[in-house]
Amino acid sequence: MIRRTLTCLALTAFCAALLPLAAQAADNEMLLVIKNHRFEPAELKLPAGQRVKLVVHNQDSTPEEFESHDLNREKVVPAGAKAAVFVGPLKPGRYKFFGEYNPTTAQGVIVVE
Ligand SMILES: [Cu+2]
Repeated sequence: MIRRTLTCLALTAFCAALLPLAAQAADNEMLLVIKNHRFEPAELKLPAGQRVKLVVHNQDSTPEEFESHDLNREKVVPAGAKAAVFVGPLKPGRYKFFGEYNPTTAQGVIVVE
């Protein structure tokens, strides 16, 4: 009985210690939607000096490629699918990105502050 209580207490302390980490991870996740061959939002603000997970959700019925020469990233996102693109830690500045399959409309910029 005592042993079980101690295990329970230890687990509670362990979980409490993990909670701030989980909250921080959630803070550094940003959603970027592709719709009608445009990015929404077209301008994303990200914190400097931190690793950020961009979740790119392609809501169009055709594939798109998230591409950024400034960030040195490219990732094909199939129609209707989500893909993760990790960026950072970045210095303050403006980093352009575009949809390689629809570059005339799919344009965006990440503003790091
Ligand atoms: Cu490409």
